[in-house]
Amino acid sequence: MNAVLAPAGPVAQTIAEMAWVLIVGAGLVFGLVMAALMWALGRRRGATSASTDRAAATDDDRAAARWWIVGAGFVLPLLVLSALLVYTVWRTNELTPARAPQEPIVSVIAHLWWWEVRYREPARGIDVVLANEIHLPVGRAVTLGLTSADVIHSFWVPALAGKIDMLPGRVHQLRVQADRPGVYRGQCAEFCGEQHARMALHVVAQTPDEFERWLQAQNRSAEAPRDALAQRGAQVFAEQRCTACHTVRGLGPVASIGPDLTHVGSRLHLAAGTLPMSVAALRAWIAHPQAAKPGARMPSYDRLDDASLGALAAFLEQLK
Ligand code: HEC
Ligand SMILES: [Cu+2]
Repeated sequence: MNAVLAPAGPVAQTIAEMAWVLIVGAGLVFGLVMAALMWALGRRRGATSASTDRAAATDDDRAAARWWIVGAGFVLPLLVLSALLVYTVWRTNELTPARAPQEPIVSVIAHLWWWEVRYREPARGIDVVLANEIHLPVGRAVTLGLTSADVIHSFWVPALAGKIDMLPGRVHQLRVQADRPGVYRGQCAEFCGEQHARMALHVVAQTPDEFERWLQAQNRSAEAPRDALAQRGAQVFAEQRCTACHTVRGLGPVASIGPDLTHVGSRLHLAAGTLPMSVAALRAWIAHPQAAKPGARMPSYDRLDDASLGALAAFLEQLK
């Protein structure tokens, strides 16, 4: 809510201004109607207490009532609503600016209950897949191509733009721009099942240099395990067939039922904003995803012994 009124980019700014104009417009109408009501009630009391000439007073009252009905009931709302209609139609144009042809598109694919994010720029050899996190260079407009792999979801990062539905089989475009560096939280805004509430994402706005460094790092294959523990973790990862659902680029086959884990350790959160990233959180998640997020499309691995879980967590945390 407060993010809507604290916009961090031009599109959200327009929405915030429109919201204020509509709030003030609605307040004005409400105030005028209340004032008219008070006035009418006051008049009525005055008329009944001093009714010298009843017939004349009733005629006067009828004429006044007609004025009020036509004026306050019809003309005034017509003027206010027409003005607001013209205003909103005019401002709405600013919400869908045209995309410059060379502007990159970031694909966002909603899944039950997480977000797949892809950066593809064949000309520069960029082909990045990650989850639940979108990075943007500050001050530059980026077009998001939004779709869904299963049911209808809705993309909403209040500090940056309005809501837009994500439909299977269709791609909706949304242009976003962040003018201040920071982390902006987003949330699925269309009820999509039991873990709809734990389907958050984070937009990280960085300086263009930082963004480029991040993109290049994400574009690399996974780092080889750094120590014996991580080495063991990579082994458990393969033995347990985590690779049936997850990709770790450079270390195994490609699978896309679950989030790409190539650089999972560099992310802020696990499981779409459910847990902040740490070795302990990784371990807890792998052992009991069903406790953190009941219904999540990942089986629990609570049958694994402590050493294997620790090794898995260490391996994944190193994937920066
Ligand atoms: C049947 C498919 C499947 C298997 C097998 C599977 N996972 Fe998952 N995993 C998922 C799905 C789906 C999610 C996303 C859950 C969500 O956020 O709702 C996920 C999420 C995760 C995440 C969080 C990633 C992120 O960025 O949020 C980690 C870490 C993870 N799995 C590790 C593992 C490990 C380790 C194994 C093997 C021991 C494993 N998974 C086996 C489907 C699977
Ligand atoms: Cu959803």
